[in-house]
Amino acid sequence: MPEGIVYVDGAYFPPAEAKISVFDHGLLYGDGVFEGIRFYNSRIFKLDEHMARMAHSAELIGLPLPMPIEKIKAAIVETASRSKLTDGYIRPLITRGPGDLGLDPRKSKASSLVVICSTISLYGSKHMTGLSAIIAKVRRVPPSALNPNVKSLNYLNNILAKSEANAKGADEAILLDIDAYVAEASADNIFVVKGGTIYSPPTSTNLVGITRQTILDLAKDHYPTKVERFKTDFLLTADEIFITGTGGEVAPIVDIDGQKIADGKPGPVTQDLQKRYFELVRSTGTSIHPNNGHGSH
Ligand code: PXG
Repeated sequence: MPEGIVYVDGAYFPPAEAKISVFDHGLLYGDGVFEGIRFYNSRIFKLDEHMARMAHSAELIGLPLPMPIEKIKAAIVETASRSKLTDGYIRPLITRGPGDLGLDPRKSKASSLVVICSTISLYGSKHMTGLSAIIAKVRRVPPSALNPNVKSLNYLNNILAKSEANAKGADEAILLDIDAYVAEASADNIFVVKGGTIYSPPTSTNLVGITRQTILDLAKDHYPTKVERFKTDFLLTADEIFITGTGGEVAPIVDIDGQKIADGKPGPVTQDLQKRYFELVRSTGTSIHPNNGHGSH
């Protein structure tokens, strides 16, 4: 069982004792939304941005918030504070709540808030040496089927892509959109560096990643950046590739489908942006101990 603490609808539990109903439509149908948030040095990174995205996700699927967003935010800060961790990972979820065995969401009378606070390490030392990836056969669910801004509790599409990577002994999977343009990785956005310019696909088919936006903001004063679509050939001929996500942070990809990217080592632009990112996350954010005199930002 992971370390940490779990909030469920107003009460706090050790991880092994936190429970929700088997009739919750979050379990029965993946009917709910979530966020993944990190804190560093007792400060939550981009909490307001994560809250705004969570509220937007919920709105897109007509899921009522169990309480106003400010109260959700307070529960998140309190859960992180009670975890006794200084660096960790927060996973808030809003589920549709218990209903009957039909999928009609109207049968669920009250949505639930769960906040898991624990730790996460996705790529370990491969942050430094670089990850291998595959181009997944499964395509990303198109926006006409599900708005990519819904960060829903149903991640099967992403899990299938990740399983393809596992089967081939690769660290990550890159998904193409329905028109064969590069979309994103299984839980990260993607960037390419080519001829000194940084490229990232538009978010029309992808999640609007908070780490992605942070990197675009950090990069813009130092490198030319372009948000535009590209296909697999552009990836394979890149100078550098890296992926970004709250869990994965900024991670180089040095091999795709067994083919080395450039010299097969993390490149200088990736390393520079990794450094800038880690400096930023360690020096900003919302304090998890708001009453001890440290300010919010
Ligand atoms: N794309 C998808 C599909 C995601 O699920 C990102 C991009 C990156 O977004 P942020 O805002 O984190 O930069 C995500 C992130 C994890 C984890 O463990 C993250 C996500 C989903 C599942 C696990 O970091 N979402």
